[in-house]
Amino acid sequence: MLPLLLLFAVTQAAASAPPRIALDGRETEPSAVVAATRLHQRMDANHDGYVTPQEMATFVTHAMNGLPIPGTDAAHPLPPVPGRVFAAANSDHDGRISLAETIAEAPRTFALEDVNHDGTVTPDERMAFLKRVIDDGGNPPGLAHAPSPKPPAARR
Ligand SMILES: [Ca+2]
Ligand SMILES: [Ca+2]
Repeated sequence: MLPLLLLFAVTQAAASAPPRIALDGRETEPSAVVAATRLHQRMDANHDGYVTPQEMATFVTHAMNGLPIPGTDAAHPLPPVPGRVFAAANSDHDGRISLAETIAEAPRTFALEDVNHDGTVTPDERMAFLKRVIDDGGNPPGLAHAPSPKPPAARR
């Protein structure tokens, strides 16, 4: 994710928050939902229950050890790949991700990661998913319903 690697950083940050992943690195849908909930709470810096693009950008920056994120600015805080991930979770298109949206999105993402549909996601499957997201500019099958980030506002 980050620019393409930003997505990777977010995932790594989430992975560092137990109990997302068992000792063997496998994840189940319930643990994915728990991890997504924790990640939501960690990204929600002002604790208003919603994650904004700016909050996500700040979190990802910290996950990257404070390195600035290429392509970010105040108006467009998320580069394309995490921007698409954000848009996919923000199902009501109100510009922020509620906890309910996070909880709804987690099983969808898990299903995309679980390529062989055995109910667990291995580290290999997780990395393969990330690679698909990155290779496709943040728009893999299943995230196709996410609208493109809004273009810059028309200037007079
Ligand atoms: Ca917030
Ligand atoms: Ca929303």
